Amino acid sequence: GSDDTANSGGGSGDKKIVMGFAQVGAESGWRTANTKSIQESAKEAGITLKFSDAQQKQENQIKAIRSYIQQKVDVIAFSPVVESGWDTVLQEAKAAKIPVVLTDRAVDSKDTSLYRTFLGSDFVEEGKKAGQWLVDQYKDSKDPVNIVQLEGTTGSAPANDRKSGFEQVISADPKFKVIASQSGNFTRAEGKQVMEAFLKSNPKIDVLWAHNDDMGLGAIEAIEGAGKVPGKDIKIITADATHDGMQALADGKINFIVECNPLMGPQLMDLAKKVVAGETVPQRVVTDETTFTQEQAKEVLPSRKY
Ligand code: GYE
Repeated sequence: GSDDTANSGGGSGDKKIVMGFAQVGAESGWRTANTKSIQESAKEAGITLKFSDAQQKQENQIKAIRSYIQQKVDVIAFSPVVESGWDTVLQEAKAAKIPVVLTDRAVDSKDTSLYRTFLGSDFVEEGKKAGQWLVDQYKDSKDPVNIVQLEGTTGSAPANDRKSGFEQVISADPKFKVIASQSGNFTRAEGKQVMEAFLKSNPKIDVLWAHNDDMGLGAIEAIEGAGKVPGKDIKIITADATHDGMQALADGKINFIVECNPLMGPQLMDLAKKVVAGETVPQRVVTDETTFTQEQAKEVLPSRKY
């Protein structure tokens, strides 16, 4: 291919690293910011980036990874759309001696030698933070709290883990009841659709926990369409803290956001350089994150980077 010269320079100092990156898709504001961060930081780091968008389909990601193996890239990075089903293709990369860096989402492979490191958030922790806000919010009430949940992509690490972290915290008090829970695939359109169905079949919804801002924003449209006030009639908790999510939080339509930082490009390029150089890297690199109330959103909104 046209990149062969870049990949096989003689002197060790000026050899440009080639990275193949298999992205999930362009399903959310989070993802768009993540893609931009990866593309910009590859350029800054002097790394040649081969980038593919899998449109949220695992089979497309597997194809992309196989093509990166064939092209003999120096390092493969990807954000696995779902957790399972990766062993075969990861074994192929290992056999070809191409190091793999997991970014953002985890795989459930038992053999951790199939990848060099995993850079991303602690999604269980994020779910717990969402649950904890709810527990604090309703600490003085004994009435039942009816919760609906918009789950992320079925089988994805953030959907599995945010759900389980949330449940771990709210299950301590039986007044919290998840009365409906369904995937909205991390998109605004599906978040709206599923929320419309929830509203039709459940006359009393107190709280919505949406696994990302985009689904929450779609749900806000559904709630307003049903003549209810988001943030008041139905309290809303989301994850990500993208610009649009933070705006809705500042406007009072969302009540609480658990941050999930997509700007992992610089750290990814750093790790890529190290694994290509044969240096040891930690098995797990967790990104730093916080949470936002409506007041905090108003304060930080002007300085947000995504
Ligand atoms: O929360 C969501 C995106 O994997 C953390 O994917 C990521 C999630 C993020 O579609 O908005």
